[in-house]
Amino acid sequence: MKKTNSVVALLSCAFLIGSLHGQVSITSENPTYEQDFQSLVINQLQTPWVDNSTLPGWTVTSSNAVANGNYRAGFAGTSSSATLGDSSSGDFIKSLQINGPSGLDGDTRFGNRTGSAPGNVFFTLELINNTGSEVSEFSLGYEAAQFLARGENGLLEVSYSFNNVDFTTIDGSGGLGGTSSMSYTPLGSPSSNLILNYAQINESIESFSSTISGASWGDSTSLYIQFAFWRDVPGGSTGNSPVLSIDDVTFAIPESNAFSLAGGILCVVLVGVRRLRNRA
Ligand SMILES: [Ca+2]
Ligand SMILES: [Ca+2]
Repeated sequence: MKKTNSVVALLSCAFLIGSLHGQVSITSENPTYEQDFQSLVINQLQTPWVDNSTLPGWTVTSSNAVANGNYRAGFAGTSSSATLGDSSSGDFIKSLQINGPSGLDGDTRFGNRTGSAPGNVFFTLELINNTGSEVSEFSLGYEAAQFLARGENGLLEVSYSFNNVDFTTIDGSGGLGGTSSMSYTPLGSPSSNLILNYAQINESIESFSSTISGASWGDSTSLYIQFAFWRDVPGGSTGNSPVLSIDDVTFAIPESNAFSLAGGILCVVLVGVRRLRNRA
């Protein structure tokens, strides 16, 4: 009986501490997640993109279900880049840097080009709740930037879901049309492709943060954070949308919401005590 209890306790602790491979585990010891996209390759040739591997926890989908096999670097600023405007299949995912007065700024951003090939584009991050308890509150932040403007407006919208289907727009009545305070609306729309110059890109950069409360993120279940790049927004025309990007994505749950570190340590101690008793 004692041995059974010990095994159960040990398994519970292992489960609390453990994480699932390739996915992002949120634990009481590590209740935060940050992604600066610096691991993405900056190369204007095609670099393979693998869902949940190139960036663990991240998948890329499109409304036209176009294959997402590659991504390609694009730069904007004092010089132009042909690939920046390429929305063809396999190249619609972008790793982006700003080309400033002294060259590339070294700050990689994760973006895409919506358009007739992919349609709308969705970046989705999957987080696993390994805190040992239900989470009712979390905060989210990110930074948006625009690299290419076009005759249509486009929209970047942020939402969350517990089943990867029914997404709720964060912090606002939202919906397609951009009334949420977490939505990014690009700069004005010139009549033709325009790779933004250095000053325009810097002007386009905007930071967002929000705290979501009243959620019910069950223990050992997934939370999906989705960045939706809409191409056909109400009032806008159908066509290629601006090249938009995200960077410095941050996620955190308040400490009061997480299974406490003290609880985790107590768990380990209990297993140790039970082991000693079983030996005796
Ligand atoms: Ca940055
Ligand atoms: Ca970055």
